Amino acid sequence: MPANSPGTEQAVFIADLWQWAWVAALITGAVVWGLIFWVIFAYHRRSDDEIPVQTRYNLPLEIFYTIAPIMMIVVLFHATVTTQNKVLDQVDNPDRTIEVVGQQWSWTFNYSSDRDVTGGQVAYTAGTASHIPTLVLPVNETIEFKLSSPDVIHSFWIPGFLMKMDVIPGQHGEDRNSFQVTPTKEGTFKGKCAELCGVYHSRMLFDVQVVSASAYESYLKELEAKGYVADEPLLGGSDAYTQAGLEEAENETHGGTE
Ligand SMILES: [Cu+2]
Repeated sequence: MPANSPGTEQAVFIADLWQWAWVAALITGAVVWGLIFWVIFAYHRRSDDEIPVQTRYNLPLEIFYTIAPIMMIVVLFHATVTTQNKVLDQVDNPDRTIEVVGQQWSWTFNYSSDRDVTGGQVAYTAGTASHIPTLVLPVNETIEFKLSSPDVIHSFWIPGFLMKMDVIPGQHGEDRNSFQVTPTKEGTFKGKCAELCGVYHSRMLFDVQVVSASAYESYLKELEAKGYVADEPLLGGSDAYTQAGLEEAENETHGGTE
């Protein structure tokens, strides 16, 4: 796999859609440019000043240039919907579930499905506007992200996975936006918020590290050893889901002005 190939099984479908859409656009462009240059050269003004044949109300031609763009849109639409269905497809039993919280102005990652690794509690990482958190993922496993926000709409985006999804406040439990990825290569990726969510939107960065399953589990144990574990996932904010720890981070973020 080339170094710049997409980082997950699902991203391959998006990369294909993107590349074939460019191919379609370039073929269309070549035909249109070809026709333009053809008429420029074939029908440029001659010394005899004779005007070429004027074609008007040519029904077959008009039908053609109505149908052709519609056919192109139908093909692109079909390809888009097919790709979307593949990318958003979810298996019933993902290997891991991570509850992602987008809060003003950082991210919290709860490793909710791995309580058995961390003594029955949920290991978490909570970033702040001045501390970029890291999301650690095991390679070749299907991971489900459940997205929630205690404040405004954010968007969870890992550009290297060619995938982002809105993080919408007011969604709880199974109603939350969610998607699954299967990372196919180890390495470091960048993550960011893709929804202009407020004044420190640009600070909502995070790092993603895809590692082996054993390195993933020892990372969780490290979090546990440092005390980054809670009885329930930290879903944050000033609503009923507020948990100790996350609130401290938020106060620090807001500089005590709230
Ligand atoms: Cu945001």
